Amino acid sequence: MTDSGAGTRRLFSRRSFATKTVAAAVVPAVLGSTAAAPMDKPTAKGNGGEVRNLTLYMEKLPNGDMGYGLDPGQATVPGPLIELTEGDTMNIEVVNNLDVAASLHVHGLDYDVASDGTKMNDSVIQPGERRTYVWRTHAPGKRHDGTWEAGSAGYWHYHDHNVGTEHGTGGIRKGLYGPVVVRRKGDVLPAKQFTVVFNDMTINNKVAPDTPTFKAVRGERVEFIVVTHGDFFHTFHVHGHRWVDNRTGILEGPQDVSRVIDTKTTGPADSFGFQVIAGERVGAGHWMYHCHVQSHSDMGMSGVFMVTEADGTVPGGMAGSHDMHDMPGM
Ligand SMILES: [Cu+2]
Repeated sequence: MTDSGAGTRRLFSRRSFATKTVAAAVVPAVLGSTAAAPMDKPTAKGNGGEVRNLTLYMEKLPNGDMGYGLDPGQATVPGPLIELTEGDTMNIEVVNNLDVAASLHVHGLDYDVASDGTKMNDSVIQPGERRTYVWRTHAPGKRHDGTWEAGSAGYWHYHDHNVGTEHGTGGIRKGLYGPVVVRRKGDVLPAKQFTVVFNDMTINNKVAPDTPTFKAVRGERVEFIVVTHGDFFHTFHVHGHRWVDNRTGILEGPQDVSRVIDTKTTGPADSFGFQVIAGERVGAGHWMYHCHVQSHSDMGMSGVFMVTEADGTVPGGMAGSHDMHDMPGM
């Protein structure tokens, strides 16, 4: 990654993979694991749900990247997984510890322009300052005119919208992005969550063999959250597992005719997610996940979904050969 644009002033349950959970959530960044952020206790009732308060810190990482974190010095790439249930409201106080003006912009949720996170709406944060963004969600329901309004449930994401350019091109490139999951009441909950962000030619700003290894025990219900940023289109693929191309990735019943897939094309700002049972019908193993655009995977857009037996063993030996760079003839 280069610094281009990053310095121009013109301008995150149990289920978290590696860190903590905010009932709305989080993830260990550099590892790509998702830790849920511990959030304040609900303080009131929101849009039929709870009102929570969360603080995010925007910081520069030792390697020059930038990230969001739940505490000072804890910024990760991607940022913490933030999880809500339809009806919840989240007040996110963002502290800008960067040396450039930056912001927090979310996809898919409800917010006033004051929480847009853009210069256009005067909602960016100067260095050393802080600002509270308010995210709201709602359940599906009928409008007054009888039409049906979709709920907020889905796999979404947040990112900076000001560093480098007024579109946050430099901030996103540097790692200022993270996953958001909005549940519908009654949704099946996973045991573990993994976030994969295709960002330009990287996965979570890493290339193989430094991309995240996602670990689960055979039989565990795991959730993948996939987000894309940057200038390219990619195809997310995971070996040995398949899911349903609907909101949750889970068939709603025998009459659900949603397509079953194991690869999904994704472009900038797209996001989707799904749940699988680790090793279901295929067993434990080092299951590769990668972008299936061949040149992209060859250049390092791959990683390992490591499914172990209950005793921690994995058939086939240790992983590590997924870095195609190391393979003769590549
Ligand atoms: Cu790709």
